Amino acid sequence: MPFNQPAPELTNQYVDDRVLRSYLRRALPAEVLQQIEPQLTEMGELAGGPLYGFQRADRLSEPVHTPWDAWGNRIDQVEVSALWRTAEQLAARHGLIAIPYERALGAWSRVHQFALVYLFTPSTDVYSCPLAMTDGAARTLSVAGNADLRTRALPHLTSRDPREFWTSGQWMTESTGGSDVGLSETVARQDDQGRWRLYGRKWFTSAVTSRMSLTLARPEGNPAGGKGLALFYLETRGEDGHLNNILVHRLKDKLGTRKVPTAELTLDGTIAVPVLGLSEGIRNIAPMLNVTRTWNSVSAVSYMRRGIALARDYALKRIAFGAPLAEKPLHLDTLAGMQAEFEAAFHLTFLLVEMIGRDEAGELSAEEKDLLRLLTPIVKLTTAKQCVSAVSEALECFGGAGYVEDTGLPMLLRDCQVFSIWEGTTNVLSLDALRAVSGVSALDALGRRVAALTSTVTDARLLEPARQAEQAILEAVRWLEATSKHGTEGVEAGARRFALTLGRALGLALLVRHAQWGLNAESDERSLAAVLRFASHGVKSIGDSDLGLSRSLALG
Ligand code: MFK
Repeated sequence: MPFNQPAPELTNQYVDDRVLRSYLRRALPAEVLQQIEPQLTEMGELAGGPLYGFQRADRLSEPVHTPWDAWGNRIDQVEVSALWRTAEQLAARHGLIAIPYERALGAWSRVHQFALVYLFTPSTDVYSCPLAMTDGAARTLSVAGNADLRTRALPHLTSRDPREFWTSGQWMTESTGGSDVGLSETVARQDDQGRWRLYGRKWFTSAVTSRMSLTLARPEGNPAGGKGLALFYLETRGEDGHLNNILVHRLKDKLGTRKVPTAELTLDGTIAVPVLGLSEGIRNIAPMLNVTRTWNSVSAVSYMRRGIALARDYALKRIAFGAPLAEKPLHLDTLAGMQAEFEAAFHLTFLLVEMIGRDEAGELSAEEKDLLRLLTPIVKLTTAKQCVSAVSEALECFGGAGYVEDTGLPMLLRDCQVFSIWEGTTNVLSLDALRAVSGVSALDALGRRVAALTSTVTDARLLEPARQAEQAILEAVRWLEATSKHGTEGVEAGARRFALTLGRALGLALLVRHAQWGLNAESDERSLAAVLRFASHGVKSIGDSDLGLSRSLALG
């Protein structure tokens, strides 16, 4: 027999996850952890065992769009992969959407939900996409005050019964609009029975596999721009099972997330119901954006974790130059750098998750609400960038095998590349962060939060990283104040570096707090090691740039 390298393997993904488990031990009341741990263990077993095996076996299957039946009828059927069908059942049974709406654990319900989502996501081929949309739609309908729609849709979106469970789409992107949603061209017009009908082309949608969707359209006669759009609810099929005047043109041929049946659609008289008035559509769909951006952050850390788990297992088995990779100083150093980035991203994401849970339980002060508004774009953009970089590194840990499709590894990188694109690109979210800090107390609240986190430090080794985090926030605030005095161009040019500085500095402060707790409560030095390494990567990237020079560098 010729020699073959051993394939990487996964064990129970909850039991094996030191970072998740130590976070839960610190953050949750003991009785809450005791209550949810059996479910987390079950999900960890599924994710590292049968679902991971299913995913590899199902690697090549992709959604299929059948526009016509044999007799010439337009049917636009979209069949998803076998793993997706299983994932839908599991998601409903495990309450992945239901948990925060049942709110059985009060403010901790979001932590419960997203700890499960974090385990579930990397083994289910981006089924988290329709789930994110479903959660976003449930949240939007919960707060919109439209009793009819709430009564009709919410019980389905939050059902634990797979036969009753609906997923939702979010149809926002148009070819004119893209990130600039206010340019959308879809119009809404009332028919002679007073029903609203939508006409237009949606360019990048979760397909018609969802039972309902939230979408934007401009009631005829409304002004241009985002304020003239209205938020509509639609069901994709009528009582007879036929599509609701929707044509599916094609599924997108994408770099990754190829299991997601992303489609181009035409709405040609689609019956829809206004959710909340006939204007201010962007403001009214914002609750959905903020929920889906949180799902994006949780997905990003879950992919980092998956890449590292596989690379770590392989490092213990793969022998090169006379020893396992795990005994090679340079390989260890590489893994340690990935792990430090992951740990900071993890704590950043779960702070966001905790705050959403407290918000929904009515526990946030006005200042904390401003902070939450700022954290949503900051955490999304920071973790997406960290994820692409860490997963790329994880592939490299396998040498050439990481570049070979049937190891299943390249798909990780292709899929995670989308985290910095959809739900708002890094630059669009950096501008959103500027919107979130203008005229409100979010930056003060962030500074105070960082100071509170670093004030827990007693171990001398954590003092310098704590100071580094505080200093980075201070300098970012000063930069914003000073640059704003000279107009908006400089602020806009520096927005990404400003946003990343806030995200990484807060990540460091959170890691510092967790490391001190780890030393005190568990005599565990591993989070301390993560702090020292993450701090050495640097957290600050603000700085003035000369726009003239940048222009000649970028375009010259
Ligand atoms: C696994 C993870 C799951 C993810 C699956 C994703 C699959 C779907 C594929 C997609 O990519 S879906 C499409 C994603 N597209 C976007 O996320 C849009 C990106 N663009 C933006 O976010 C822009 O910032 C935005 C369209 C919102 C800017 O538009 P405008 O017209 O310049 O909005 P404007 O005037 O700034 O904001 C309108 C109102 O909404 C304002 O309130 P007021 O009217 O009261 O002043 C804003 O404050 C408010 N607003 C905007 N963004 C908000 C928000 N409020 C709260 N939170 C936000 N995030």
